[in-house]
Amino acid sequence: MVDISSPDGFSGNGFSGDTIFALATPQGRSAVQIIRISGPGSARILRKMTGAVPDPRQAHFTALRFDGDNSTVIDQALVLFFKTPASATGEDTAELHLHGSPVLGQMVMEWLETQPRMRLADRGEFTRRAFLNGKVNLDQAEGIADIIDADTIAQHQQAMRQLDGALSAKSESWRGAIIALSGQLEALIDFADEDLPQDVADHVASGIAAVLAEMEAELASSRQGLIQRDGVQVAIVGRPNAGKSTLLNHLIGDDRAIVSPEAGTTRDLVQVALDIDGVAVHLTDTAGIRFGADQGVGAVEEEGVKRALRAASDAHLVLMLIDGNDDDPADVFAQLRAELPADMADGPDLQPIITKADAITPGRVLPEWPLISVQTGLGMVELDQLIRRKLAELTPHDEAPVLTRQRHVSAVRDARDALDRAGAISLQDAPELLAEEFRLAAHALGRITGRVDVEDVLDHIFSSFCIGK
Ligand SMILES: Nc1nc2c(ncn2[C@@H]2O[C@H](COP(=O)(O)OP(=O)(O)OP(=O)(O)O)[C@@H](O)[C@H]2O)c(=O)[nH]1
Ligand SMILES: [Mg+2]
Repeated sequence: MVDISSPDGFSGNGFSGDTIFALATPQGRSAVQIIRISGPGSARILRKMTGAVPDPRQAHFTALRFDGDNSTVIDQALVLFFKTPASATGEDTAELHLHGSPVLGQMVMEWLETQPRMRLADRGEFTRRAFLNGKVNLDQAEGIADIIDADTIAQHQQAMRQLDGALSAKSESWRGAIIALSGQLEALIDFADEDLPQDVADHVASGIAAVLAEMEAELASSRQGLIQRDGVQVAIVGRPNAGKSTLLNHLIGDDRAIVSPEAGTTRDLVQVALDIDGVAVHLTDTAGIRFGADQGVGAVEEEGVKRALRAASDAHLVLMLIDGNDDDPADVFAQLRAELPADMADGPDLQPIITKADAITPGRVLPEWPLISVQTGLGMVELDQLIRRKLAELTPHDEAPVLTRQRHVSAVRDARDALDRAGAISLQDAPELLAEEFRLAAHALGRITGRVDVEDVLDHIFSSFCIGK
């Protein structure tokens, strides 16, 4: 045990401020609960509660008290101390591993609240401090959030890759390449009034092309990355009574949605989260869509249909159910499709499915679409396989995409656009315009990791240009 006197208000890393605390484990009764403390007052709290500060990174089993040696022991606990900067947040931090009693947790939290310059942490504040202290990049901070939020193994693996820095590494390598190309531009200044050495021009052009090709490849797989993280949206749509709610209930093995022979039973969206082969799936049952002579029965159902259409256009996969006894199934499919917005970019995969196979009038000629009966089980195994195949198509298998959020995608798009423009600029005539596009591209990529010093790196290039060039 050593007594570490860290002065209050400053923890040695340039980040002065409150000491924050929070319960790091879920609320409720458990074997152990952990209260995490971060900030300059961490050591002081440990000293107050245990009489000393344990050696950094050494678990120490000790009695906890609020008011010094002679006061009541409130728990026998494991405590840990991490000395700045070698901690998760980069600040002095402490962990109290208490017995998992809610009332004990409450008592300790209330006591901590009364201590000077101590307060309950805001949402994400520990990770925010880790970012501000340079312990993680912005994308790694997102990876931490994604690990905690992951519902499936695939999402967990994706989040781990991000925490490991797969995205940082990629965006930093592009950024490094662009900065190196900017360096090449400096050479041009020396040749301002002479002929441009062709090899410099070639080198810059091929450098731009190489980075652009990698960016385009990542952007192309980003849809899969986003789907993996956010889950695959699957909507069940069709006319009223097509058997949508029956299918949803069957697929989830639960009686979630009301089923009835009345047309127009479902009004609200019924959403269920599923894990299919490790892929997070959000399955949505919708109100039956009416068209033509089949008119709606009022404002509520109309609103339901609006929501159904929105769910369908937001989905990655739409199961379009068509009753096998409908007059003209192919026409019903065409009409349903026509109800969806025509200009859907990256529109959903529309899969027609004929339902109620058990009740179809013998001898009917039907389109060659999957045919199911939830009642008899006909075609259900094949439907299950079909859905799994579609999910596999929508989610990544081989090369794991590194762009997993819209934020990443728009940063890379901005960088790509700047490089595209750069590619069209003549080195001979306007190296300063080219340098500006490089600066924009590097800046956009810097947004991914949360880096802000991009100007510093590129400023010297601008300072070496003369005015007017
Ligand atoms: N014979 C037969 N009847 C079915 C089958 N699937 C559903 N039904 C019946 O069809 C009727 C309508 O089923 P729902 O699942 O409520 O249909 P829906 O498409 O959700 O209807 P709305 O919510 O009104 O749009 C119910 O009486 C179901 O029992 C099937 O495979 N065979
Ligand atoms: Mg329904």
